[in-house]
This record gives sequence, C-alpha cells and structure tokens, in this order.
Amino acid sequence: MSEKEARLGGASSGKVYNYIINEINRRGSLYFILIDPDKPNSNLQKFIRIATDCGVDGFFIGSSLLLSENFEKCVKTVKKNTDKPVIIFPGSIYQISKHADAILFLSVLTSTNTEYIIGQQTLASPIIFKYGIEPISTAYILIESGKMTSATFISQSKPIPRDKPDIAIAYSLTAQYLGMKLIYLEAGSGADNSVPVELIQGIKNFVKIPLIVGGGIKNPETAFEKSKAGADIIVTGNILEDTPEKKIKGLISEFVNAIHQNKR
Ligand code: 1GP
Repeated sequence: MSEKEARLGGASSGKVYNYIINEINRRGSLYFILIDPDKPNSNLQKFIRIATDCGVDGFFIGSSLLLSENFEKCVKTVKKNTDKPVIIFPGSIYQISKHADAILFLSVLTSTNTEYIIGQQTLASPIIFKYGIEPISTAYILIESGKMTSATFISQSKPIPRDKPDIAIAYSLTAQYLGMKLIYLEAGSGADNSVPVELIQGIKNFVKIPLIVGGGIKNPETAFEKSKAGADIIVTGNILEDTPEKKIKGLISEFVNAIHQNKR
C-alpha cells in the first residue's frame, strides 16, 4: 500500500474490490469457498492448492464463533497457498489478521442489537487502519432458512421471512443508499434451506451493487440456479468439509463450472 493509501486507511485502494468487480464483469458469477478456522483440517494447504487449481475465485475465512486459537495460522496458511484473494468474513472483532488481503466490513442490518450494526465495527476500525488491510463495506442480511442458525443467534438477528422479497429489497436498497459496496444474503452455515431464487431475482431488479449468496448450498445445480437468478458470488462451506478427500477436486470443479457457466 502506498503512503497515501495508508493515510487513507486503505479506503482508496480497493484492489480486492476492483478484482471482484472486474471478475464479475468477465465471468458473470464467481465462486468463493468459506474456510472455517475452527474446523481442524490437517490438509488445509493441499485443499487450498486444489481449489485454486480448479479455478475458485477467492476464499473467505471466518466463523460466527471462534473456539480455537487457529485464526491467524489459518489465514497465513490460506494466503501462502493461493494467488486468489483471501478475505476475512469476520464473526467478531477477534477475527482480524494483517495477513489477509481484505476484510468484509460487515454491518448486520437484520440485527436487533446495535453492537452488531455499529458497535463491533467501531472497535475494529482502528485495527483495520493499523494493519492496512482493505475494508469492503458489506451489508449482512440474514434470511430465514428453516431453523435458528448460528449467524442468527449470535448476531441477534430477526431474519427476513423467505416469502417476503419486498422486505429483502428494501433492506438491500438501504444498503446501496448507505453507500455499501456488497450485499451478503445469508441463509446461515448449514442451513436447511438456501436463499430462495425469487428473493435473489427480486433484489437484483432493484440494486446495482454485487450480491453474495451463501448458506445451505449443497450442490452445483443449486449454485447455478442462484447465479442465474442474480447472485454475483456464491459461497459454500459445509458441503466441502463433508466431502471425502478423494472427491473434493471433482466437486470443486463442478461448482466452478456451474457458476462460471452463467454469463448473464
Ligand atoms: C456462507 O455461511 C455460509 O455464507 C456457508 O454456508 O456452510 O451452509 O455452505 P454453508
């Protein structure tokens, strides 16, 4: 980062955000894998290399809760084994690392507690400034998905009903009008039901900023449907953690092909 950028706390650089925008323009939709720092993976290096070779577009690292002390080590390992952006998707202020390329500067718009809308962010800002990592202002919007998820519980959210796209549209427009750069529609990790396509389509008709969609996406066909509906970035986490090692490469390639197949 240049001296001027450092003075601006990274706010002007936007290297990772530019990459996201350029790649969306080039490919249509992107595939990001979520790495949970709490899930012990003795083969993390190998996993990241395979995913990178298969054409994944980037990695998110984070978790609603952090039970282990692995966070920093996990970020370093991912960073060392890929040339794709490594972006923190933080569950709290304890998930910030100078080794990442960027951090989703999340505000949980569906939270009922200001701590998750502006409180943790205020504590995090000076650390992000000091580390010089790129903050990407992101609206985190939780969608009801069948059962209480960790994201809903921890963030004290009132998730948006699945059959109320109008509410989701209003939240998304709010995010755009507030100047946020990304919208993350979250069904929750391991959700029974992923974010409905009708809801994605509805939002896409109203907002211009990119939409990330994650939670409960378990196969490439579903990923394709979401990208076709308007999701600019599809995120999966659990499904790869639950896949036997010898099938990982095949499955990641299928996700990459399904998502990149969508040229809107
Ligand atoms: C990303 O939390 C999700 O937003 C990941 O969800 O683990 O269900 O794929 P899954």
